[in-house]
Amino acid sequence: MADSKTGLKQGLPEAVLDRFSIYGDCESIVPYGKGHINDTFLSTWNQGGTRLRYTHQRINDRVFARPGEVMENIVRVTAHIRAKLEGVRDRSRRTLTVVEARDGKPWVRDAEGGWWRSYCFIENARGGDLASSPEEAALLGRITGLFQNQLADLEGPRLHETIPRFHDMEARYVRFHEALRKDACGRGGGCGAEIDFLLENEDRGGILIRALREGGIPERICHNDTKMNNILLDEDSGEALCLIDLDTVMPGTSLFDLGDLIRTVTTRTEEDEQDLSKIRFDTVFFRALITGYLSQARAFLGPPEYALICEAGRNITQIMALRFLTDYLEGDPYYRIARPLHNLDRCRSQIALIRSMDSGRSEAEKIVRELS
Ligand code: ADP
Ligand code: GN1
Ligand code: MG
Repeated sequence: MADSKTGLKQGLPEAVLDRFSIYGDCESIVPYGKGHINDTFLSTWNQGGTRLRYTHQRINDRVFARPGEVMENIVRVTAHIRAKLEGVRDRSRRTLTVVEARDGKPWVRDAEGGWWRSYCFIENARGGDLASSPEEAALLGRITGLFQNQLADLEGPRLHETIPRFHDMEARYVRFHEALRKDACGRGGGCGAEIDFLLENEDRGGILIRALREGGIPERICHNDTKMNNILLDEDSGEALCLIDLDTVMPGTSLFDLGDLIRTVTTRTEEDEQDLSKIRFDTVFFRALITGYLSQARAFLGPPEYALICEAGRNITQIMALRFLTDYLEGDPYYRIARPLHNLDRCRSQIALIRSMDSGRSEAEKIVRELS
């Protein structure tokens, strides 16, 4: 199942599985999930007659140069959240649980130097690419605000920057210009309109990173990848349980997370929708999302952050358009693709969403003013 161009191994080596502290008989292992980055597997075990499941991931070490630091962050963050959930019902479904290796480390290295980790599988939960209702949008906002709030008092050294300059639009533009200049795959000619849009928006795109760098908005611990399918909801009640995919939890601005939520929760279309006419920024979902988010984030958010809420949605959508197009121009080395123009389609859908956000902007600003 693994993508040959990323150099990832096929399957999960048994020797790796044996070294995690998991007891019982392994009954099956299947590829799992729709993530663009890691290879994820789901295993089912019979432990004395009880069925238990785990996820196992080979950390993509082309994306994360220091997987050990990724795991150090994740162990600290999940332990901190777990401690805060003392006495809360269903605690083990409200944050990821790292399964240690038999040597006590939170990872196992395979024969080729690859890094593997395991988590308890969170049962009876669903992700999803689209919010099904404004109520669900509010729950997604609320759980993200809660996550940021839970980590606001994490003590100890600053978390590792697992991908340096991850949401730094200026650094992303440097790479984009380089990709344009090289045009290594001869693809630039076929996407002139998208290139023009991104060039016209280059200066505006720096607004969040400049504000963060210059101290206009505070640095906070955030998730940095809050697209909807990185949030699990209870299958029965619909309650939002937790944020998963914690590889990018590191210092940033709260607005990176809120921006990515706005990008993925306020539209009824998937990230790679090809019918651009269907892509619409929905202000009803936007209002619900912001209401849910502020129910938790009000406790720590300051006026400069409120002032940038609408821009944050546009900004994170822009950085995704830019990253998808850069990847397309470079020959798709980063994101997993299922068809040749997949990254270009993703870029186009993000640009269509920005245009729709711009049309709804005054309404969105009004909503934020009302809720602030
Ligand atoms: P990627 O970085 O590739 O996006 P994720 O960590 O998001 O990888 O995992 C991919 C998918 O696997 C998630 O979207 C989720 O559906 C599922 N998943 C991963 N870990 C768990 C878990 N512990 N419990 C339930 N589902 C999980
Ligand atoms: C990647 O890992 P995944 O699929 O949840 C990417 C995000 C993008 C997202 C777009 C580490 O997220 O930044 O927003 O794809 N993660 C990384 O779908 O690059
Ligand atoms: Mg993911």
